[in-house]
Amino acid sequence: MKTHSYLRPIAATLLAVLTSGALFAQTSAAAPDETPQQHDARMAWFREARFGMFIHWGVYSVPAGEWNGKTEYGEWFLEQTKIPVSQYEKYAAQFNPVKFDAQAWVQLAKSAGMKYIVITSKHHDGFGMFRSDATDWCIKSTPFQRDPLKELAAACKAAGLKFCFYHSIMDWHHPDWATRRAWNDKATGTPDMDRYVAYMKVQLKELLTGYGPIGIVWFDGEWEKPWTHDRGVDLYNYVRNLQPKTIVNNRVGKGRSGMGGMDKGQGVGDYGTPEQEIPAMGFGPGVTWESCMTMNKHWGYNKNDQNWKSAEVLVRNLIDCASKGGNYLLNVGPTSEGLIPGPSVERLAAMGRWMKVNREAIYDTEASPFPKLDWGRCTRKVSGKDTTLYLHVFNWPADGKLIVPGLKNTPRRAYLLADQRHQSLTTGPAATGLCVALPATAPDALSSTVVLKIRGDLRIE
Ligand code: FHN
Repeated sequence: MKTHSYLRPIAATLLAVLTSGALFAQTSAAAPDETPQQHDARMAWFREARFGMFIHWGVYSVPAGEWNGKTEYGEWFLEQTKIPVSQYEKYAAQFNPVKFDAQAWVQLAKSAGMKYIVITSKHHDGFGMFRSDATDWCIKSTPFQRDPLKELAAACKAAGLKFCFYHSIMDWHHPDWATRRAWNDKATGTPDMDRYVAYMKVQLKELLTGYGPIGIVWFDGEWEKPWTHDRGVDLYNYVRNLQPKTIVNNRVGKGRSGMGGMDKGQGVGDYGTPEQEIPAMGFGPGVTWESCMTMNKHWGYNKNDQNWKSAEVLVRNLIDCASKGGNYLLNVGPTSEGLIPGPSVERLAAMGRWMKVNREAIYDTEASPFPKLDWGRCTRKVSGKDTTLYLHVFNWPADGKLIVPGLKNTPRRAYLLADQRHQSLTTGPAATGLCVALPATAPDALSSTVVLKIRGDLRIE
């Protein structure tokens, strides 16, 4: 059995490190300076996009969540089973996704209304889902002699989606990651974090110079002690120097406070990353964030996990994020054959049908001016003196009267977005705000959008 080592690659690493200057110059040059306007320009596509696909894919999809009679595993398979790394490595020989079709994946995301894709280039198990010269512990050591990231990057480019990658800072496999696991029977020598960082930089250089423009570098696994704020600053600078236009999430640093995902104290990175939750309120203009979420209970593929969220919940989550000024990064966990599970495909198709009608109420919108709406959410667009409010009605009023609390403006126009003729809806002042007269039934059970066109400043009491 071919063993996965870093020996021969260490020489390659050394060479690459020498050429990248990482070894001697421990710290990277500061990230390119940018004015607030330049920062906003770099972040613009991301803030307008609002909706992306997260892909957790790796050798952990081979056991598909099962081991030793238990069925709850996912991408944390190695850590949770604590099987010897040498045994875990054997799954690589079984990873052969012959049904993988990058264009089909990208088309699925695009049809759902997603504008970018974030795929795991390396998760915590250290396995590279790309052909790396820095280690054999990557796709090269599988029967699948292609590069899925290369193919996805090309398919994204062709379809006009942003290609982005996830990269784990923590590495349960690498001998130099300082919190070495007792079941890592392959690791020898004394862990050396500087050497680990040099190795990580080599792989990041491969990804940031060999796969075209990268929209986001989505770091994760920063919470263990060996990783520090200073290392985070250095890595941020390193990445931004390789691709000045790329966006880096806040998990490059140590500021993130739990699943809430926003920085407390010293943070690094361009935006906050709530996980499996959507913040109760937004964080105000200028604070950029993205909530990532599973469709069932696992990130990586688990063949027994049928706890799928409904299309209604997923659509309303997307609206909820946009109404608070944030993005929604929705996950799929493909099989080891290279297929996205049927229930995920169905739900993405349903989201796509909704987005086909309602996308203008999501893309390039801003957070709601209303603190709370009992019947749903609101997004808005401001252009010059005009404001467009998109009222996302989850609970259709039985009496056909939709009250917009506190709104004192008289809209120039009001109509249903699903009504292609944009037939006017009657509006009028109500005791507690504005009343919009709605037809008896909602055009879309998932969520129906009422559009209010308002001239001049918003007046909300
Ligand atoms: O441990 C990971 C987990 O496997 C998954 O990748 C999520 C996705 O954001 N992040 C970590 C848990 O916070």
